[in-house]
Amino acid sequence: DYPEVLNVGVALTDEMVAKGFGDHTALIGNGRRRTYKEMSDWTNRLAHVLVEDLGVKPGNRVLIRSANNPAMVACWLAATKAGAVVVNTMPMLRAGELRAIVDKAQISHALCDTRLMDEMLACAEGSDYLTSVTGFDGTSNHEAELDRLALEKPVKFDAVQTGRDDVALLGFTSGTTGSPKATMHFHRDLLMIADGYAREVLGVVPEDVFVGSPPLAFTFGLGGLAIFPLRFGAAATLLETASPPNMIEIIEKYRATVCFTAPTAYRAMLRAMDEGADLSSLRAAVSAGETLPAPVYEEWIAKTGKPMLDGIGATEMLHIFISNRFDDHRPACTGKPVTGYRAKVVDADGVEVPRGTVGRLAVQGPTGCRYLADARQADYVQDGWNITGDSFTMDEDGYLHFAARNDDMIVSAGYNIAGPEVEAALLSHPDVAECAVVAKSDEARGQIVQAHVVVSGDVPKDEILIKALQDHVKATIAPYKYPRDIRFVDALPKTATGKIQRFALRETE
Ligand code: 3SK
Repeated sequence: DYPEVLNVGVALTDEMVAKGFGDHTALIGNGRRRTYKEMSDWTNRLAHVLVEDLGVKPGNRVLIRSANNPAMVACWLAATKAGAVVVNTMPMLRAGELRAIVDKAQISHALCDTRLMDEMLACAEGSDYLTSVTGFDGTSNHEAELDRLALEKPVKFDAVQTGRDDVALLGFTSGTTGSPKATMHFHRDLLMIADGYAREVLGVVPEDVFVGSPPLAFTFGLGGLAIFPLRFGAAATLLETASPPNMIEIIEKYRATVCFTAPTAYRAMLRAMDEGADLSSLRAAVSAGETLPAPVYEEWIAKTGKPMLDGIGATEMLHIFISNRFDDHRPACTGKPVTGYRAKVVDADGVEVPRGTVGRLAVQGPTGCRYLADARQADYVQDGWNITGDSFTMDEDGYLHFAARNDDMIVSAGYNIAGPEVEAALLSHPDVAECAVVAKSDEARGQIVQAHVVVSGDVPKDEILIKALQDHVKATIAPYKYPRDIRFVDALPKTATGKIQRFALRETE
């Protein structure tokens, strides 16, 4: 139950100070710590600038462009306090991609790290919607226009009294299929993911220190690296470039307790971990964004002795809605719904399929999908159920098991083959660093399994390796699933959030 008047910017700063967390560290980034009191003052000053100097009105859409750093969080919270609807964007987007977002969301104001200004200005040129682009100093040295104006302002601000069901955030899906959509989320949704998943599954406490790689522009990152720590008086370390060795260093340096990243990064962390790596502070490694291959889960536990919690979320649902638990986690299993969510596996007509049968994952819950002005709403939400793009099975005990993205199922000579299962088998071979499996059309079989493989180190990419990988898959899973076509690539195409774009591989045939 949330009060009718609710502003999430206030809830995560001023109210935390009022609850006694003023002196606690809230954010660590760019080499310094910020307490909750400092975040409250900083965001109030910025909110004054937004309203008094930039003319932001409640309901205006404000775009923020930055890498993960405390200044980005401050801008987000300040714009929220000013009653704006925030659109956080990835730092690597180009002008054309930004323009598509600006037009779709009718964005009036942009706040941009000065180091990323060129593409922002190119996007703004001739825009029908943008009225101002203001630079902020992402290194927190307060040397940009927004920072200079903020220094003159008072540390108290009467935040806009937004309603709990007012839209606070537009989350753009990065689109593994290449066509972005905006999902609307209310002030209450932003707290609900903390009071649901983060409280129930992670049991966040004020002593926690969060680390991770997902961009704050991706709701996985916004939750895991900002909302969850700030809701409970904990701290987050923000890394502008979160490479796996970097994350290990940060865990050691700040004794981080909770890590949020994707399976590929965990795998790379395992490779980068030397004998002396000290991850003893870590109590949770949250894996999401892609399905977690069993070999990564198993190697992580064997090497660190720490649990790895696989979960599935979606920008449409805001955050993770099905997850493993500390006292109940297992390989190749996504777990059970988070409290407040329900899940079922259905056929193409929305009828529940028997346990153990592959079907589409449908979920219901408080943060469900509301696309902004998009006819695809009717595909995603049917009879009150959110039809995700994933195929799952539910076992007799109610655990959910990922099979494939709906478009990653391969039908070969009448067999249904889940691409990710073949990927997991390939990944358990020591010469495979990364891989993606797609369907390739084939005259005889309809489709065959095609694997795109990035090898580890300097192994020769030859017929001997192809045969070895095929034999390895045949020995690991049912032999009919082996990749008949294997191609070696230097890198896999990925979205800005690190998800493999299998559609791009399918197109390269
Ligand atoms: O699994 C995902 O892709 C996801 C998306 C949005 C928020 C959270 C997560 C884990």
